[in-house]
Amino acid sequence: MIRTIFKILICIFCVHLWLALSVSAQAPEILKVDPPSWWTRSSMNPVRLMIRGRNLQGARVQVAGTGVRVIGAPKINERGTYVFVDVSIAPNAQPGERAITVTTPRGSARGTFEVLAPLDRAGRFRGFSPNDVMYLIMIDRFADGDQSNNDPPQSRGLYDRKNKFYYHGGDLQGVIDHLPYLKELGITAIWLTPWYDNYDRLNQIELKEDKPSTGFHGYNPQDFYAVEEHFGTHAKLRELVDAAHRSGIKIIQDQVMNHTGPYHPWVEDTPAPAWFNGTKANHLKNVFQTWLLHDARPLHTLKRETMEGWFLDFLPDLNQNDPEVSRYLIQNTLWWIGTTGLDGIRMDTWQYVPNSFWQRWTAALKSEFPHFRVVGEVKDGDVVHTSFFQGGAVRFDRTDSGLDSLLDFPLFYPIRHAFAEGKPIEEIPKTLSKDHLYTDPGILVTLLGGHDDGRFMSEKGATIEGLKLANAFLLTTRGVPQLYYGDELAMEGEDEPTTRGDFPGGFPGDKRNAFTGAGRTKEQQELFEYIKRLTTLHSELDALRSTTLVNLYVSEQQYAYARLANTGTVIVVINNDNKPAEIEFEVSHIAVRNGDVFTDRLGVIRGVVARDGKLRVNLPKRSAAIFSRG
Ligand SMILES: [Ca+2]
Ligand SMILES: [Ca+2]
Ligand SMILES: [Ca+2]
Repeated sequence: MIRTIFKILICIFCVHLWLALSVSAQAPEILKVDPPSWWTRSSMNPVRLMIRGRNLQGARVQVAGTGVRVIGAPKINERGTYVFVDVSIAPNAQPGERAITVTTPRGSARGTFEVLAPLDRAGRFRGFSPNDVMYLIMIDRFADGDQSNNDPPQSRGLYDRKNKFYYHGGDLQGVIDHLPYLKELGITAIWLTPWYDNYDRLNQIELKEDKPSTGFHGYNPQDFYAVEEHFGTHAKLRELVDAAHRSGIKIIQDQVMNHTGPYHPWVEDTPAPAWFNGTKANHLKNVFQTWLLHDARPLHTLKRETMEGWFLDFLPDLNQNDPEVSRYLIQNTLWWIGTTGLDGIRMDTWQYVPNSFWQRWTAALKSEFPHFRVVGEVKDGDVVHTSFFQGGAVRFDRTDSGLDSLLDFPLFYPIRHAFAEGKPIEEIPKTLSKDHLYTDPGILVTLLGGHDDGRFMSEKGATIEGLKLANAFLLTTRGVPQLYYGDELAMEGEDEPTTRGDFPGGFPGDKRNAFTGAGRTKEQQELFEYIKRLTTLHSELDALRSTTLVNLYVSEQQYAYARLANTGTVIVVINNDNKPAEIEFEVSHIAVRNGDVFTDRLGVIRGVVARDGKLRVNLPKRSAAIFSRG
């Protein structure tokens, strides 16, 4: 009898345990809230929260405390893994955390959302302009300022300085530590490669030299709202932005809106049915028929593989035509700016995202941060193509993207051909002659090197002399000059991984420290000083930052041009030939009077005097002169 009762009791206990377990298996859970915070008095109000979790079917959402209110009914995906809900933030809401409660008939779960005070606008959100000299840093490869984050618990085993596809330890602290170096070089804006949290594991999909790789480059996000743990934290990022601003240096964020990394949680569990263009198992592959994008004739369907195809066949292509995706990405952009105070954006893979989305995106951006500026990556050498993407005009698609600036790839290639390979310099003014196709050529970001191309010094025929000429041109032509880290040391690297080499002296155990004069070779020191001289002239001579460029003389290997400003004219003369050259050109039409004396601010040649409305200049082989009056 006792045994029977005991058995019954055990059975009752088991049933209770089973019920408890099954109820808890169905109870809601909150795993993540995007965005985790927002500031008061924002132009984006209400803010749409995306809550990721489990068992969220039928959920009601409440926010505790004052100043934050849920608006309307939440939208929930079929699997109950995502809730979209709008919250409005009162202008006088007190900063601080608020508890979010999600309740279903099967239980409730809590998450948090933080109300922030808006950052003071003074000295923040400033955009960039031709007054700036930009410097591109690949965070992982510049300087390791914090060795404690080199092999973080979240993502063990991805650090190996001997493997060019693994993390090398560079981080945000390393950039903070070397702000004085950048200031000495004359840099006023840093473009940092993406700092989004990238996947925490080896990439088995993208094999490099037949082996797994890592997301050290930052272009494969797994979380758009977190900083990569190898690089630092959001607090460290804020510290960097503030420290840079104190040094008179702006921060440009590298953003990606076209795709996610291959291991983003959305790939296996999409927040909405059309979140991506296609699925992991069934999607188009990008065929890069980019010329179709500026062609008014082709059917929309012809463009689909280029607009919606997955990059390299494995980077999940976000569907910005979906209203939730669009809203998520727009808020994400505003959040990084609004919570850190940064100044500009370099947008990756611009052309593969619909202009209709960009129009909404730039409108939201400018309405919150009116002085902010964006440079888009359209990697193409054809001005007809790149200029199509600049904002300020409505083209056949009846859409003004609102994009301020583009990386000037059409000028990049002739710069390499002329100054590295020694091919005719006249290709440069020939490219500049197409400037009228842009709505604003003066704001284009000009470059002679970047992280997606082999380095200048690894081009066939490259010399330090040629690199100096390329820099002299870059810092005196129209646009916003952008340098690539290590090019000031004539670093080499012929392909994608080697072009992203470690800056000497940035890493523990480095034999020499090229951040200091003593750690540079004689040649490197000369090059460094030469570029420093150019950035100094760029800041001193208003004309070099103006929008006016007048061609004075063009031959196969010589090029002279003037930059004009009210405060004085600057005349630049470049001889790209391997022998000396004497050239003479008219200057009367740029208000130069006979007897005006011009001095070469680079000190290569003696002063010249205008006679008969002309200037006559003798240039040594492969040299440049920058003349100003006096
Ligand atoms: Ca580190
Ligand atoms: Ca990570
Ligand atoms: Ca796309």
